[in-house]
Amino acid sequence: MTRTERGSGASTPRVWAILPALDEAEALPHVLADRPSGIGVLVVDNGSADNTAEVARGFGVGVVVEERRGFGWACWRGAQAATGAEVLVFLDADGSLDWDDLPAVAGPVLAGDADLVVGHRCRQRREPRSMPWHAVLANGVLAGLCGALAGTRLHDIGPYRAIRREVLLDLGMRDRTYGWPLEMVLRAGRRGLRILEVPVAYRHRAAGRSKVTGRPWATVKTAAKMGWVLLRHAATTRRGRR
Ligand SMILES: Nc1nc2c(ncn2[C@@H]2O[C@H](COP(=O)(O)OP(=O)(O)OP(=O)(O)O)[C@@H](O)[C@H]2O)c(=O)[nH]1
Ligand SMILES: [Mg+2]
Repeated sequence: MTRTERGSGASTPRVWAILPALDEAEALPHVLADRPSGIGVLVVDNGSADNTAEVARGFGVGVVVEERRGFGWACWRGAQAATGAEVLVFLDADGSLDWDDLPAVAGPVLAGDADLVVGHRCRQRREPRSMPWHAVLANGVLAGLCGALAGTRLHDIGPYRAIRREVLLDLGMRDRTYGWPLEMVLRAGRRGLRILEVPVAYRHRAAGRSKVTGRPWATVKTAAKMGWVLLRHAATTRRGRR
């Protein structure tokens, strides 16, 4: 992808991929080995108990550590740290998403055709059994409700997404946990931003252990948190708060 030229002659990538990572030392080599050239990559280690940060540094990518535990904390920290970025792309650090889809996700934002692009892990492009049935169900219901509240049609909460950095920093994001992806869509909808869903591939994590859908209790807690974000948004909208 193209680069932004700086006054000094040095250049910084226009697109930065932000990878929130919790105990992903085993999966990260699979993710980082085939990262595309021309983009910045920033791994946000969220206080991992394994050597996630060292593994990432070994690949020469950017690494920041966020000690406050929470998916949203990691994403927020990554957004703040990627200072030279024009467009931020968020994706999981477990190898379940495909770098080949990066142009489809980042392209419309770079071209000014969309403000927020959300990758839809559609059935046709999902590896069999990569999402257990309870995840498909919860994800579909939450995404549908989220889309309705945001004034768009959404089929997936979408861990693979792109947004302009300045737009994201200005959204007023508050959630610092698993409510983060939904809140981003809801706030974008409230602002009247153009939200676009594009199909992306999805497969089993490359290695390591699941933190969410592979653990029933974590799935319930995550879905509850997401539901709460939707309720709060609906309530504040009814009260006319922006
Ligand atoms: N920073 C941060 N990242 C997290 C946290 N929990 C999960 N992640 C990351 O978020 C992404 C999604 O978590 P996964 O464990 O893959 O959850 P999942 O996709 O539902 O489950 P799998 O089926 O195992 O892929 C991965 O990159 C994790 O490292 C967290 O509390 N903090
Ligand atoms: Mg995963």
